[in-house]
Amino acid sequence: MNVQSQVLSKKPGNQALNQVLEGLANDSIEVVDLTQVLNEDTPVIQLPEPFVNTSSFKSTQISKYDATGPVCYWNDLTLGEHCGTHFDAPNHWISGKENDSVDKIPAKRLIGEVRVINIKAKSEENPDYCLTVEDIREYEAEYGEIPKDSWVLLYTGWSEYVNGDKFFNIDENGLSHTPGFTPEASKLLVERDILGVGVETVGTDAGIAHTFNPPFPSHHFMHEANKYGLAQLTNLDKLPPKGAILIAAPLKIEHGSGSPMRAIALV
Ligand code: 23J
Ligand code: MN
Repeated sequence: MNVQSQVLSKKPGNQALNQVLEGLANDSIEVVDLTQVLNEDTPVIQLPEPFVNTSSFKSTQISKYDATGPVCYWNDLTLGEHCGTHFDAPNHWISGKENDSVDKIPAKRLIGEVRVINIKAKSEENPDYCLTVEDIREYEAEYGEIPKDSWVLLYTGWSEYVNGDKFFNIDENGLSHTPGFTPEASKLLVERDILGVGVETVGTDAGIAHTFNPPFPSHHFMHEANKYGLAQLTNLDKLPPKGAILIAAPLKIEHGSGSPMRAIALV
């Protein structure tokens, strides 16, 4: 008997939680880490002027079992709130400026059912591809209506490119060509009352979304409706189109606009 079931056997345990623990113990529930590793090569968004860009990741050693700390190893970090696999809070965007900062989001709303919409082939063919209302309707015809309080993840395959030029896919005019959402698709997802959207790219909008109306429509409509964004996810190929559960765990930064996070799926 493992420690977890010993603890449960002493208590009149909750049956559903007991089943989850059993599933984890016997591997019928798989844990999929949707998080990219954070290091000095972690790409950060490169916005055109007049935007000022975010800091990339930097780790500075404090001590390592040496004169500055004989028994311990630890580091100081420098990084932006939107560095690496990260969470966008509603107050990140002007349309959501009165909405929640990352510390105000109830923990319960970090956990939800996952719906994965596959636009990998379309994004490979056209790196500016944006999810359409038609794509959502096609998905729903096969897997049922996207439920309230679910995470909707856009599977583009873009995480494969994380350490290469294709991640930003910048053309000769300095424009980035990466997939995202059409304004109409974002509006429909708000109507579905989801928790938020998740992507493999550097942000939840397409590379050329500054030219859209409104600019950055995914940020605009999601955050206006107090919904969340998850960026720079990986391992979406290991998730089914429906049926997984996602726990998105940002830091509780007071007044924060977002945070690096660990994103963990139960499949
Ligand atoms: C600022 C402006 C535009 C975008 C972003 C940030 C992000 O993608 C982000 O990391 O939130 S598109
Ligand atoms: Mn962000």
